[in-house]
Amino acid sequence: MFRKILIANRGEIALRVIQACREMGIPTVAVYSTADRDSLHVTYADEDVCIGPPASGQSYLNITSLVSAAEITGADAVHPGYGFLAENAQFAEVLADCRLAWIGPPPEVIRLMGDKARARQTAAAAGVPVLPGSGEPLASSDEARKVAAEVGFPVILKAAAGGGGRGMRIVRADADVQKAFDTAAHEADKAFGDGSIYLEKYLEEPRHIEFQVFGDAHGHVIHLGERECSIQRRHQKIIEEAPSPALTPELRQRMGAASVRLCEQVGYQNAGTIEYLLDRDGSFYFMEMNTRIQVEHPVTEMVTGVDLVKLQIAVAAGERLTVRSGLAPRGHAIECRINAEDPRTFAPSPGRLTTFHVPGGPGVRVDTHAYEDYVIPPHYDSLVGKLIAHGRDRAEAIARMERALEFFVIEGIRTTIPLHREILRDPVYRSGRLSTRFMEGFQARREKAAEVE
Ligand code: MV4
Repeated sequence: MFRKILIANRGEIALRVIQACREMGIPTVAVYSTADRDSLHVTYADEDVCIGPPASGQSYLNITSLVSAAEITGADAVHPGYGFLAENAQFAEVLADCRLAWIGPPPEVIRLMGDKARARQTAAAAGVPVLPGSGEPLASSDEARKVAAEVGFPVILKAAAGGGGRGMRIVRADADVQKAFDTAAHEADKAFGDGSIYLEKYLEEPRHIEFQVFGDAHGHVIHLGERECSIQRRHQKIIEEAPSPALTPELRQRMGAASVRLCEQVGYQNAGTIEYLLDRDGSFYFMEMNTRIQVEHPVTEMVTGVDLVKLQIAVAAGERLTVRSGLAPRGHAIECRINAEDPRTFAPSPGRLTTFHVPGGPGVRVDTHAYEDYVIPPHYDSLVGKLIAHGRDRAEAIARMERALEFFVIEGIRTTIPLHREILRDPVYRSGRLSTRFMEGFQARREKAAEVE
């Protein structure tokens, strides 16, 4: 096992990794920017190293500073968390060159899945369904028109180097393909230094379902079921749950088997997530793969009883997976992301938490690095914490989430708690008939209700 782990991250996920290390008896090193001196991840780590100024490019993304911090403290492994350098193949390679263990998948696999067009082709080759579209990136707008005519409108143009919704264009008619292709390629080139674009048939109102996978260093791969992530706004997830209200045991088994096949095909190791679009008729299609632990991992932990972060550390140290694949989910779990944002306009709301009362009680979990008097810095994402509720079924999880949201008191900044309370009361949410367009419909219902007042 590792002697000492450096956590190349901040906020709640850095604290989450420290919790796992403490349970495993592994000493920890926190790194922090000058904006994060007072964060709990610094307080609870055994050692801490300041790695630079607030701007993440000079701190949490600074590979040289991170490697120096590991060398100075004698750490022998690095956990990247999510975001920042978690899917940076070059960082994983530099660590290997410095004889530091990387708690994540092999760099070649990170690189492969980071190219969304190659990832799609790899999925198809593994027998995982993909939507009709272009195999290779498109050479020209004329080729885009040709493929669009073959698959039929509407189509979606995606940047191979993008992901998470960046650089996408929906096109509904042949007359619009050329302009959409040219602007998408130009934007992708500016944003990612790679203008490669591929095309797929566009699904109008799918669910976003993702599967948790794990591979060990001995060629063994498992899946731990799905998360329903349809409730999102501008490609930021707001609420996630496990299991999905849409999956039958039979569909779970088929999607899980497809996920495992893809991982076996690429020699996947460590934690990963395979994202799918699920159509109303029960057809599912590969969308992309995330080669990291995700923000919403706790809902899977609640319904499987598996500590995913401890499992990441164990398999990175060469231990075999002993957890069984495809276990039936135990009960139901929901996660609400509590952001420092205005609950109506979503404008950022950093600042001091003058009151911070965290709920507890049966089936309630809070993952946060915050505390009363903590100041949310303006330099990073707006996540204050994650509220997770577990129950024997979806109705009990909802009831627990509603009372936990009611008992969660944060003053001094605006948060998304009131938004979550509204969503949990919403009849469409309660029915479980979710899709990626849920938030549009919810906002419309909300505005209508506000007019009546
Ligand atoms: C799609 C799609 C419909 N059809 N691809 C958005 C994020 C990126 N990973 C891909 N995305 C989508 N790809 C086809 N062929 C709809 C989306 C999409 C979406 C997906 C998941 C969650 C929310 C979404 C919101 C809008 C669009």
